[in-house]
Amino acid sequence: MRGGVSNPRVVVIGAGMSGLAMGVKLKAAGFDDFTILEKGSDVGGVWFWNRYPGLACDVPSLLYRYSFQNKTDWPKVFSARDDIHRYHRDVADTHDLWPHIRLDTEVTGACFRDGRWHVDTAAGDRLTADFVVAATGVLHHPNTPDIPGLDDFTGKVVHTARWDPDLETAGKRVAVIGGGSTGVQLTGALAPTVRSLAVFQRTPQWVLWAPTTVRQPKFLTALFNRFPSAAQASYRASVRASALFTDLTIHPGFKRTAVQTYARLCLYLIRDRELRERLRPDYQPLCKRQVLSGNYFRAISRPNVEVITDRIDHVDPTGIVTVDGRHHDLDAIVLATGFRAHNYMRPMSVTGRDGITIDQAWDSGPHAFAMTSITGFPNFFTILGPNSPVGSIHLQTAAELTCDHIVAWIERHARGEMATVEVTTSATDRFNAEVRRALEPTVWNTGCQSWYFKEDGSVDLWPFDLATLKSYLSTPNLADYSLTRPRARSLTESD
Ligand code: NA7
Repeated sequence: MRGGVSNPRVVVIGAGMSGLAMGVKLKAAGFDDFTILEKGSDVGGVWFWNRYPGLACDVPSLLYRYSFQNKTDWPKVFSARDDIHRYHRDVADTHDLWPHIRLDTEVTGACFRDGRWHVDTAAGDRLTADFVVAATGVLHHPNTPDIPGLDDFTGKVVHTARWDPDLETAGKRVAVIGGGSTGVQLTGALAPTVRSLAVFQRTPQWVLWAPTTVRQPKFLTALFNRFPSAAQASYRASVRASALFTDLTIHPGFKRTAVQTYARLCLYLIRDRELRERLRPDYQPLCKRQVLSGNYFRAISRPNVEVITDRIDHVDPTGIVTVDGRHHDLDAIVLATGFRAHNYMRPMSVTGRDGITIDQAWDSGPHAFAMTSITGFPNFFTILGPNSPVGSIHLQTAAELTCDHIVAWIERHARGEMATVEVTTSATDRFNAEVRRALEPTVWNTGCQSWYFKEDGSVDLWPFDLATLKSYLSTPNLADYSLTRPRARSLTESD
């Protein structure tokens, strides 16, 4: 018991950006009976799993951080993987989260029975909890393409999301398959050292020039170190300014047109006219996840780099054969082919009230009321779950607001005001209909294919602004939820 109220037990699945935020928020609210289960051997989520050369965040560092953890000395304007990973470890240190984190612990299932959650791990442990929070991430499951003959290749094949540190690329003939954010970063990083780089680009992408390789100016670091509040102020200003990006992605208009014009102009950084035309996308800029780069254009103009837009036919033991019959001799193939972004917490088995499984609940595709609540799954929440604003709103803000929302339910539980909370079917149906309507004018829906699309052809993003997100999460309408009352004894029994 804490101060006359009960101390609910919480299991958080995942110690990435969202799971760490949840830990920080639980502690700040005075809850200490929680465990964060993490499959990997360190915290950080995508920043732990991904280690390919050139990996950096495509959001400026001043912005890619939590509201509660200031950082003044980012080495670069767009920081690299190691710096961001270290930042997440620092969060765990600063907020004393390590005693709550169990690394190398994969969750295999979670089942709601007798009013509580029972969470099973691969090691055979079972944890019981009042609340489960799935902070399992969006970009976690690598998408490995089904290319004929890939298994016959005698060199190494690696996916960027599971980089092999033993892979030698310097002086080798390397292929990069995929030209999204990852393929573009990798191309910029590998081009100067490989013998040859064959970049297989199935669909051209708009690439915006941005200062992705530039160091954070020394005077700025000195200023922020001297006045950490200046770094806080610039963070807050950047979050406010990012509303502009939200606006132009969800509403057509001159702001969207201005950025799209910039993207079209950036194409002219490709000097070779023939290559430029081959790489000119036939869909609107910003439709796919926008790629930013400060070194891609230079990289693809190098004599040892070739961008191949012919489709891959098959792989054989010594290389890749394209549909024009050309054989590309290779020592290594790197798959920069993205993620199965809509798997969410699968393959974990999640069973809610009355035996309903997550696969049954999501038979028409993943969905969650206000990104976090799923009908049939009481006291279960996702952070950055379905329809999250991964393409439009400052991600840490979205995660923190979701954590605050979850903590508010946990506080009600602790005060004995409810035993369980579950979103109603009608609220979910209404929300899904609003999402469908709001997605229509968004830029993601203007005629391209991307990882934003679910199998049913709908976009899995948040098509509203930050104010709407706040209103769903910070001032929830109680009529959208059904609550069960606590059993009389649960208010007095010690947990
Ligand atoms: P993306 O953005 O999903 O890009 C994947 C790339 O891989 C894209 O160019 C795909 O081409 C290509 N791809 C996928 N499958 C194949 C096959 N079978 N053959 C050839 N090419 C293929 O993933 P990223 O890892 O680059 O970025 C993910 C996010 O990480 C990014 O948006 C940032 O948020 C950070 P396609 O366009 O489908 O023709």
